[in-house]
Amino acid sequence: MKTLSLALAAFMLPLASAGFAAEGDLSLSDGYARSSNPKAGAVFAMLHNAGGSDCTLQAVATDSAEVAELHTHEHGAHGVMRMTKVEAGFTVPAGGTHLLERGGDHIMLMGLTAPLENGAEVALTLDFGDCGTLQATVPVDNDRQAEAAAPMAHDGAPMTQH
Ligand SMILES: [Cu+2]
Repeated sequence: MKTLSLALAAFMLPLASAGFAAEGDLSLSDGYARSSNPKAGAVFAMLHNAGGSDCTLQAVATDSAEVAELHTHEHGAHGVMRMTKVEAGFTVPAGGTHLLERGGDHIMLMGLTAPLENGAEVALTLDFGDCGTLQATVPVDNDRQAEAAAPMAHDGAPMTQH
């Protein structure tokens, strides 16, 4: 029966959908990139850590932009949300997940080498320090709607989207 399960595993590998990647205990699911202008974009995904110790995403490299930074949104004065760089990185707890989502933590792409067109892909190298690196390719989906639970503006105040 071992032969059968190996054959099954080999059959299933090509079925891994775009926006999914795994390496060791680290994996990424439901990843996508989008942008609202030709210069900048952002990547969203669920990060998974199946290992026994916490892993922190410390840096991201990509050929699709001059700079990739770890950003989050926070509420500033008067309910206006603004983006700030997260120097400490995003920690994915042991056996847990960390969500990169619209209006929250995200990977910011600045100085796009080419506009993000629907159907294109963005290749990323996620550096988790001692936990290793994760290679991932995510599709561009500029039409994806934000989760309904994450309001993008307050009191009608306009907010910069990306
Ligand atoms: Cu940002």
